[in-house]
Amino acid sequence: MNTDFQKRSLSLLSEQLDAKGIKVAELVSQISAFQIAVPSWALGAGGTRFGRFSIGGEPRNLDEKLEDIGLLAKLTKRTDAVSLHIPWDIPQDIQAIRQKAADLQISFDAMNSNTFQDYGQPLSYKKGSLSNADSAIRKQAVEHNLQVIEIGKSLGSKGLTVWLADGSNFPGQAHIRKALQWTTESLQEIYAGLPADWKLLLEYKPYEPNFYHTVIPDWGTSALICRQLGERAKVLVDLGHHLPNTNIEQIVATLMQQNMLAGFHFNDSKYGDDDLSTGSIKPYQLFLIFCELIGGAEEKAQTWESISWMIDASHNTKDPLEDLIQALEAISQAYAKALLVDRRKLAQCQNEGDVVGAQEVLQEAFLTDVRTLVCEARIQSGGEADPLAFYRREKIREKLIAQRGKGAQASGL
Ligand code: LRH
Ligand code: MN
Repeated sequence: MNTDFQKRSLSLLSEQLDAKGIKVAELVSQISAFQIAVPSWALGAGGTRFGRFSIGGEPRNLDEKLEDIGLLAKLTKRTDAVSLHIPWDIPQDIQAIRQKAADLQISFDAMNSNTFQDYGQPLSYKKGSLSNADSAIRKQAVEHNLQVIEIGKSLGSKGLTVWLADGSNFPGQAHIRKALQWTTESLQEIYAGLPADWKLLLEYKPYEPNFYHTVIPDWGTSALICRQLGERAKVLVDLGHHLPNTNIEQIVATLMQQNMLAGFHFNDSKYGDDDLSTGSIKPYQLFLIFCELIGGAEEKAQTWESISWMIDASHNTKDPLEDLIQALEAISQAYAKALLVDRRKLAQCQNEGDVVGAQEVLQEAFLTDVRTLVCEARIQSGGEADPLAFYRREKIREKLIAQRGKGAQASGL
């Protein structure tokens, strides 16, 4: 998008929005202020059990991961934080990593524990972690989470994300009630170790890697447990962790109504936990989710500041950095479109039962091309007008391969 075209299309859109009493300058500052954290585990090529195709030039350590996120921040101005996964990203030198992040103007969002793999710890998590029938394994998993909190404290993080693979593959394999009880008791020990200004983000997932039952399969079970833990424990919504056709925007509305929404792992999916680029499959659903978020915040159900915004994706066929540039753009566009919703007119339609009118209000916003707005926010924040074009024009992947090698492989999924 050349600058002249950008300018002309923005002035056209400004005219259109001005007529509706919408101030473009305010929209641009809201979009600029909206920052999304990038996962440390999504900077290399992802894979499936059927194979992994490396991209070359992947970050080989935490330093290089921070450099890649620094580049994303510089080009897009849409991200200013990283979400680390332990043990994939254990900092070897805390001071050095803090300094590197500060130099790159990156902060540390929620930390992620990992009790879904064996990485040399004494007792295996094959049959579960916080829900394991063996109390010694539960104890080991609790201690791991407390260690993750300690690392996070030294980096300035304020949150711990717990996702459990715990569950079973066959009927009868697990005592479902006891597994839930042990998980809750283990999480109570972890919650007790949480600093007063931290939150616990409890992520749910209906299946995989277990395929008969998962201890925390849905938002309801996560919310039930969070209620038993305390008010700083809230529900993390990973968009890929829902059975087909689940109404995720309703889940978001319900959690906000209860002030129990911890935040998001943004991605997209067609079938299961596909971890595809956000907005690449169901952009209208993403827009509707942001409509509920803006409504919930404006109507004081839950504060915008209390919600964490993070991407969680895996790149099997795309260049990870190009994928993240597209995802950051798609999330910003969904947010910008939702900001255009005439909420007064929508409420009137809802109160008068004008079903057709209500849909017209939403689609008027969704069908508005906001690319110039998001671009303007980026330019005004000192970012690239077209980050993807810049990334390709500057042959950044080729430069990373030259610097790090074709076989360089990132830790993570
Ligand atoms: C589980 C999950 C979780 C992470 C992992 C990398 O599917 O979404 O958030 O720990 O992916
Ligand atoms: Mn996730």
